[in-house]
Amino acid sequence: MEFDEIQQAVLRGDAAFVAENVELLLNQGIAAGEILNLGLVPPMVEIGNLYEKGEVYVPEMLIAAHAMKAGMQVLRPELVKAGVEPLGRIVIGTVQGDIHDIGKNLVAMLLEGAGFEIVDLGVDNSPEQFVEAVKGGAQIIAMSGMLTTTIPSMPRTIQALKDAGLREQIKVIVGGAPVTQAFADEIDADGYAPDAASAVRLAKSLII
Ligand code: B1M
Repeated sequence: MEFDEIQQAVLRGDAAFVAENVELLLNQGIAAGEILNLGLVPPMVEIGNLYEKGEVYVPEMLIAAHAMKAGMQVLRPELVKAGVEPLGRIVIGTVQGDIHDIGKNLVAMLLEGAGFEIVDLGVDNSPEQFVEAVKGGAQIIAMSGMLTTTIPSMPRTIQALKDAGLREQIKVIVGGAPVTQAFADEIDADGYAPDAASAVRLAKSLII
């Protein structure tokens, strides 16, 4: 079994093949970290790049991410046992009043595929919920908002982090269709990403 075959299976979204063959490689004694870095991360980087270039669309990204997750499910306990450290922990969620989660899920999946540990808070998170979540320890908060009426919750969350004395120790990144770099600058976020692949690059640039 070559890593190339697992990579191709992730790209075509063959979750069963990915899970079975990750297990096979583990049984052959290949280290979990190696399977992650050589089998699962490269195709997620590739699908992100293809999406950015407009060569694949949301459904292709979703099925690839689903297959990657099937592999991760088999790998995760082994990664924990082996003490493989994630790149960092990211708390992600949509902001208060916002239930659009397709983009947020894509961002979360690509971040996970890139080696981050993801704490996904789901949809409609108040500033207080974000603050509570980062108390468990995280390097980055990623907020997603799709409505012009909900993105004002982003600066409110940043203010809540400041009030809790946590702002200095965490990076805040934002995204979603109505969000711009100018808005991110105005609210004093640490970064803005227009799409999921850029979110991965941004997260890496902030903590690595
Ligand atoms: Co709604 N909706 N919606 N909607 N919806 C939009 C966003 C809208 C633009 C449609 C329109 O009017 N043309 C409009 C917003 C207008 C505005 O505020 N400017 C709108 C509206 C008004 C509403 C309701 C108010 C409608 C109503 O009830 N009257 C309502 C509000 C619900 C709420 O949130 N409280 C509503 C409801 C819904 C549905 C439930 C029906 C459904 C959501 C289902 C779901 O998500 N589970 C829905 C949908 C599907 C859409 C559209 C059609 C598609 C959104 C989407 O999934 N895009 C959207 C119109 C459109 O965009 N064409 C629309 C695909 C997704 C992959 O892209 O989410 O942009 P996107 O994510 C990208 C980037 O933005 C970025 O990366 C992602 C992947 O590349 N990104 C991040 C996203 N989050 C990031 C976080 C980061 C970084 C990057 O962190 C660092």
